[in-house]
This record gives sequence, C-alpha cells and structure tokens, in this order.
Amino acid sequence: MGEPFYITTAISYPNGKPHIGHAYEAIAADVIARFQRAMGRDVRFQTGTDEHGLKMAQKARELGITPRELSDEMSSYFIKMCDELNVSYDVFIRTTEERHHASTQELWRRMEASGDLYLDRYEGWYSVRDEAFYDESELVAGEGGEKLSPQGTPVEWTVEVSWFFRLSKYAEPLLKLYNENPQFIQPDSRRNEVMRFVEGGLRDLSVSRTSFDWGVKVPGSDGHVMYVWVDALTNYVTGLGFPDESGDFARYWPANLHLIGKDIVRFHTVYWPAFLMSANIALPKQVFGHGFLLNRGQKESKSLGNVTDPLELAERFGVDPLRYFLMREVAFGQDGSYSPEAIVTRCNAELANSYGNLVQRTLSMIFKNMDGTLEKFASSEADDALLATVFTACRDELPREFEALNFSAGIDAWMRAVFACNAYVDEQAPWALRKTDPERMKAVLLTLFMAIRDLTIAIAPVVPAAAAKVLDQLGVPGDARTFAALTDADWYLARVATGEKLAQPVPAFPRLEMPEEPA
Ligand code: ME8
Repeated sequence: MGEPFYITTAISYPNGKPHIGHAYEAIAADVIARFQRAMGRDVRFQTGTDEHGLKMAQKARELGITPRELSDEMSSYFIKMCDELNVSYDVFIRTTEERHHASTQELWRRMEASGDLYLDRYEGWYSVRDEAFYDESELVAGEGGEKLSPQGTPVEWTVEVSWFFRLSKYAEPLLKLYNENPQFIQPDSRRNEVMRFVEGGLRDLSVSRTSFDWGVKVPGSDGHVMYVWVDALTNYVTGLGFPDESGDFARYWPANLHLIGKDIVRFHTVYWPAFLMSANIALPKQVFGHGFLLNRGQKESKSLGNVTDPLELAERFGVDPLRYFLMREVAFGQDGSYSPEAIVTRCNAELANSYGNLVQRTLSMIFKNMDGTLEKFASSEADDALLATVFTACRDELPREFEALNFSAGIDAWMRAVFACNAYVDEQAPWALRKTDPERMKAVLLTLFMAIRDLTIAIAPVVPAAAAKVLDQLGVPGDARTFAALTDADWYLARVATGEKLAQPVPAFPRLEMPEEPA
C-alpha cells in the first residue's frame, strides 16, 4: 500500500442547494485525490455537510420545518452533487451524526483538561451569515451607515454567558508554526494575511451559545451548545474514527491537505490548529485557500438572479468538460470567472479539437487502414522525439505542477504535448503515406497510439470518465493507469502480445454547442 494521503474539503452549510463554488471545491479536491491515487498514494478523501449553528436554525424556522428536516433534505443534494460530478470521496460526513457529537465532546474535554476553557460573559458583534465573531475594529460601514462584517454581512450585538477558549495563549505558538512551516498556509498571499492578523494579538474566543440548542451539547454544562465552528472543524478527525486513535486515525492523521475557500482561512489556520494544540493532537500539514468563482465576474446571489445550479451546467456541457474548464481556466488560488461561452470556447479548442480529434483521428486510421491491428514497428528519430516530449510532459511536468496545486500550469504542459502530437500528424501526413509507404504509415499511427496512452493517463484525474473511455478503447488494463506505468517501456509490447484489435472508435470529447444567446 502506498503512502497515506488525507485530503478534505470544507463541509458545506446545507441551508440551500449547492452552488457553483461548492462544485468547484469538490471537483478540485477530487482532481487532487485522483491524481494522488494515480501517483500510487493510499488516498483518503472526505467531504460533507456542516449542519448545526444559528444559520441553519434560522433558515429552518423561516421554512417552518425543523433544522433536522432541513439538513436531511439539503444534505442529500450535496451527496447527489458529488456523485453526479464524479467526486470520488471515501467519507461523506454529516455533523449531526452521533459519532460526530461524541468526537467533538471528546475534543472539548481535552481542551478543558488543558485549562483552556472558562465561563465568562460574552458581549460582541456576531454575524449569523458568517457564523463568526468580529471585533469592533474589523467592522465596515454599509451603504446606510449600518455596521457590517468584513465580508459585508449584517452583525448583531450579542450579550450572553458563554464558554471561552484561551485563543490569546496560542498567538505565539501559531506564529512559530507559520514561520517554521511556510507551506502550512497556502497560497502565500493568504499566509501573509493570517500572519498580520495573528501578529496583532488574539482575543479569547466565545465557543458556546445558550440562545438556541441546535448544536453539540457542551459536556457537563446544561443549556450550552458549542459554537458551530468548534464542531465543524472537528469533522476532519471524526471521519477517521476519533476519539479512537488507532485504525484510520493512526493511518491518515495528520491530514495532508485541508482544501477550503479563501473566506474561511482564518478558522482553519488560527482556530483549528489552536484547538488541536490545546487537545494535544498533531496539526494538519497544509491548508490551501482557493479563490472564488464568479459568474461573468460577479458574485452569485439571489438578488442578482444569477445563481447557477452546477448540475445544470454539468448536464448541459457534460461533467468532464465542466471539470476541465474549472481546473484549466482558473489559476488555482486566485478568483476566476466562468460563463457558458467561456466553457464552450475552452473545451472545444482544447478538449474536442486538439486532444479529442487527435484520439479520434488516430484510432480511426488504425481501425480503417490497419484493420485495428497493433504490431511491433521500427521507429524513426521523429517518432522517438515525439514520444520523449509527451513522456516528459506527462510523467514530469504535469505531476510536478499538480503536486504544487498549479493545475492550470500542469494542464498547459499537457496541452503543449497535445500540440506537439498534432504538429507531428501534420508533418508526417499518415493519410498520404498510406499509398506511398504503408510501413511508415503504421509506424506513425502506432507512435501516436503510444502517445495517446500517456496523454490520457496524465489527464485522467481531471476528466475521469472520458479518459476511462479512451483507455478502455486502447485496451490499457485498469491497474496500468498510473503515473508509474508511464515509465514501463515494455507496456506496448505487452499490449501487442494480447493480440486484441482496436474496435471502431467512439468519440470521447464531442464538440459543444455555443449557447444561442448569452443568458
Ligand atoms: O463555509 N467560489 O460552508 P459554505 C468558490 N460550513 N468557493 C466558494 C464559493 C465561491 N463562489 N462560495 C463558497 C462554510 N465557497 C462552512 C465550512 S469547514 C469546517 C466549515 C467555498 O457552504 C467556501 O469558501 O459557506 C467553503 O470552502 C465551501 O465553499 C463551503 O462553504
């Protein structure tokens, strides 16, 4: 078994149906999970829903149902989204599960045993939408002069007796953590923001509420439920069986990567490591705050009427084209914009015309002109040069960039190899060789066959279903679809030895239709 690799997404608030940002994060995490599996790692991939808190309680009240009914219904849409987008999670966690309450209460007890929890009176600004507390100094003025959180959401002055976590005690240890482990918070821009924030000193954090009961009960303190972020963050260890520290926990903790959006970096890089230090649990290796996805440059919102159902996009353009577009178009870590036209333009140019066409043309020619027969051939210098270019892109460049979460750059390296194949096809003109030099035609087509296998294995984490379709047509066995398999020089001879002929190829990347009019 390979080295363990534990990756998580944020757990989503199921107070509405999933939006494109949720799909983006789930897809990015899935690309990482599939990539790491293809690199030979033993991947554990967790996602889920964050079902407690005032936001959920208020939404349920608004709809006249219980929070439980709301989370049961809505969380099913998140599961459906993951399944339809081909997101290969191992665990879908729901924070209302009994095991999660037990795990969070154990974390609480450990923080209490460290002397980090105390009862006091809480007075401060709370944003229900962000489920976050803010300092007066962090607030901004709204259009009518009203006070808003730094995220632009309404805040309420709240007064109650609550439990506090001694966050102030952890400012120094946290700064030490960031300084000693520059990769802990990525990208660097977010790391700098967090460091400035912590350098300003930390105030103790109110971690329980008495004004409502939709949450995890504070052990031994009637009437208190935990602040939703205490329980939300704990999901990452619950899913590994915590408080049982043998088994999955022993194997997969600490997490290699918490993948989250930029708005919740503070929770994951200040609160979470502080809770873990307090409870004497090892810290995750990296938190990566990706950017936001915007609809034609604008944030989606009900009032603008531009909220997109990611499953409708997937249905309209296909799951793999949507995945490809999101990973290719946006420089990971930065904000990005999408529109139906941009999806069609990008996918037609790269997936359909460049790569899909290469595959389809090559396999059709092998099928028609060679009766689908694969055989040994003597390669020329040009053939070897092409295969070397493709190999370098697929085995070195793309993996190096994907390892660093630079998906767009990795795909760019891959695309250059696809272009090299297309330039080779034009130069070698196999259709003309058919009459003049059939042996040479075979060498050209079989070289392309080998190149396509490499290209397809490399891009499979991004477009898993279409890639599987191509690899099935090539006859590449399931266990040979890995990056290590790319270095096996004899795979082609083994493939020839099976004697299997290529069947008539079926296009894996059809061209997309441009939308008639921009929505
Ligand atoms: O924050 N583009 O849940 P959530 C990209 N429950 N990503 C986006 C986005 C957008 N437009 N909008 C949101 C929560 N996200 C908490 C997390 S984790 C212990 C608890 C991202 O449903 C967002 O940054 O509001 C977050 O990573 C994820 O979607 C879920 O957001």
